Amino acid sequence: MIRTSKLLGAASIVTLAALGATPAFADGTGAGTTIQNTVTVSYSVGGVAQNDQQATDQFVVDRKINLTVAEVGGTQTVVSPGATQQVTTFRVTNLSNDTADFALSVAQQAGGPGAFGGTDNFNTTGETIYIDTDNDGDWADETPVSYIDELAPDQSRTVFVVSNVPLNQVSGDVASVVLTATAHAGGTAGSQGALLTTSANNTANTVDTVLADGAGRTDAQYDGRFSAADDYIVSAAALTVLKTSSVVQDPVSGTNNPKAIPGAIVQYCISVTNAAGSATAAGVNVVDDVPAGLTYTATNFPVRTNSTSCDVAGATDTGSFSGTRVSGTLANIAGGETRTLIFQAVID
Ligand SMILES: [Ca+2]
Ligand SMILES: [Ca+2]
Ligand SMILES: [Ca+2]
Ligand SMILES: [Ca+2]
Repeated sequence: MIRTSKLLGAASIVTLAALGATPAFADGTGAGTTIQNTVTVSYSVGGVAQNDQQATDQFVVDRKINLTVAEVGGTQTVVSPGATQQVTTFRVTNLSNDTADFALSVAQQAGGPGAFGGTDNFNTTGETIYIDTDNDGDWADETPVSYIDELAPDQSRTVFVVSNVPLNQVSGDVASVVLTATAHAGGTAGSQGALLTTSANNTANTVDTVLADGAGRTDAQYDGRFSAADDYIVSAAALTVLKTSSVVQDPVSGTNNPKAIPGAIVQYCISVTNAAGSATAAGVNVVDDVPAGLTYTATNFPVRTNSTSCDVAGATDTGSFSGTRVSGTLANIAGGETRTLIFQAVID
């Protein structure tokens, strides 16, 4: 019996080595697989062969949990101040030897380096998580989730984090968001299984668990979690407005060194400039109430827009005048560009 036990031990070691060398799957032999091994001992007594002695060893393969979360796209998501439902994209992969559920959570980074440069200096709001169940790259056809259900070994899912940008952010502001996936038992389809932890002991015919994951953005090695960061970076317009006036003619001197006397025509120029490097400003609408003591006049030209300076010669488009109000919509103003609205009024 003692010899038989030694043989059993040796046979088991050989079997395990063979398993390690040629795993059945990329992620190893599936958890719960039964490994059975029978040893046969033959012998003789007095030159006569006796009945063989046999013994069998059996255990089940344990659950090795490993996962990754990776940012998709390799760059920041460029957003405008006040933009809603802005998307960052991740990929969650199950590298375990078992089907598992993966709880999903998103956290706002509090300062520190962004994932793609810059420094985190604000938080987005209303973070919502979606899985791309139909793999079309679109989150809008999905419903919010809190976990990936029944992700098989070697399978992965695209996960979207959708959130809103506060209106008061300026160009270069960065918000880093961290997506963490936490391994849970698969349990049953349609519900999240129990949180997995490393088993204290190895029980031969029980599927024990070993957390074998690495350390990601904010998680540790062997904690059953993995995390990755993605950044929102703000590209804002930075408009400044300048309003100037000049007397262009008076009833006495004409255009020769005119003075601001009753009957004189005053030309106003409202100049809108977008700072260099800023996002293009669209739908720029200028509204200006003609001050008391002046009366709008279209004698020389109506309200003019879209000169790049206060020279009316370059102002090809027309604004409008109604009541006492001058208004006009300017063309899109790219970073570093200026557009103006010009009108004239007579001193009462
Ligand atoms: Ca932040
Ligand atoms: Ca989709
Ligand atoms: Ca499940
Ligand atoms: Ca980890």
